[in-house]
Amino acid sequence: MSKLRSIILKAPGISSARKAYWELHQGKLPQYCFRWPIYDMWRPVVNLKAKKLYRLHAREMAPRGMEKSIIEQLRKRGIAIVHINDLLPGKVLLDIQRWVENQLQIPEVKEQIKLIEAGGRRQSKSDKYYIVRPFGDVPVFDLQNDIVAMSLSGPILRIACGYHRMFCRLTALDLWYNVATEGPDLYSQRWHRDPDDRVILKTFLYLRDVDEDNGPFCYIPGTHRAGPLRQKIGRLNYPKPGVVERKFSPSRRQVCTGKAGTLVFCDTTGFHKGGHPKRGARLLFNAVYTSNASHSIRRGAGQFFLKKPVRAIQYPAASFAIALIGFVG
Ligand SMILES: O=C(O)CCC(=O)C(=O)O
Ligand SMILES: [Fe+2]
Repeated sequence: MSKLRSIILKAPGISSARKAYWELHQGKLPQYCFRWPIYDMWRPVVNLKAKKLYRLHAREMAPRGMEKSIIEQLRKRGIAIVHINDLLPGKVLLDIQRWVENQLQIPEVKEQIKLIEAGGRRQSKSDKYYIVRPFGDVPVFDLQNDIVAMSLSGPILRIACGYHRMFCRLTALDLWYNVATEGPDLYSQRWHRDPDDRVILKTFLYLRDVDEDNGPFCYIPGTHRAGPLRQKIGRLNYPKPGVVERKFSPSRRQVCTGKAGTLVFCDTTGFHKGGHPKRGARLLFNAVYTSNASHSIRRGAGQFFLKKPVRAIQYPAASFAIALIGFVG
C-alpha cells in the first residue's frame, strides 16, 4: 500500500487535489481544510462529541477553588501562573524532580548537553538543536508515570477542559533541557503564535528556578484572541523581526520567571517566545491540550506514545485526552 502511494504521489503531473484526496484516504485531512474560513466552519462540527461529553460530565468537571480563577485569568489574559503545590500534593513535584534529575544523569543525555555547551549540534529531527530532549524525538511514557498522572489529573484536566469548554486532547508531553547558546533568538525563541488550533492550552512546569537569564517563557497577555497579525492554522506565524516589539511595548510583555514548581498555563495562540538561556540552562515539562480539531490531531502527528496500559483509565476526561495516542510495548 505504501509503495503504491509513493508511486502515485511521485507520478508526473499529479495534481495537489489528487494528493489531498489520497491523504484524506490515509485518515489525514488535507492542508486546505485548515485554511480560513473552511477550518472555522468544520472545527465546531469535529468538536461536537467533545462538547457533549463535557456537558454529560458537568458535575465532576466543574472547576473547584483556585481552578476557577485560573480559567478566568486564561480567558481574560491568555495566561495564568501558579505553583504546582497549590493544585496537587507537594510530593508530586518532589517525585517528578527526583525522576527527572536522574534522567539527566543518563550518559547519552549528558553527552548531548556537553556537545551543545561546546558549540556543537546534536542529531535530531527537530530544528531546535539547542533543546536536549532526554526521551528522544518521540517520547514514550508509562501511563503510571508521575508526569503523565499529573497531566491527566483532576485539577489539570478540569482547568484544560474548562478553558476549552469541552473534553480536550493531550497532544504533546515532553521534557526540555534548554542549553545556553550564543547568537540571536531562533525558532520558538522568537515571538510567534502557535498554529495548531484556535485555542491551545500549554502548561510549562519549571523543574528548576528560572530567572531572566536562563530562558524564561515570555507572553503578551491579551493577544490570544484574533487581533493584529492574525493567527494562521498549520502555517508559520512568525512576524518579521522587530514587528512584535514595535507593536507591543515592554510593559505589555510578561516575562515568566519563577521558582522550581512554577506552573505556567498559557494559550499559545497569543504571542509568546522563550527558551534562550544566556547562561545556565532551563529545565521544564511541557504539556499541550488542544481540541479534537487541532492540526496535529487531524494530520495524525503523534508527538508522544504511551506504554501499554496496565489498567484502563476510569476517568472519562483522561481517557478522552489520550484516546488517540498510540500505545507501544
Ligand atoms: O520554549 C519556550 O519558552 C517557548 C516554547 C513555545 O513556543 C511553545 O511551546 O509553543
Ligand atoms: Fe510556541
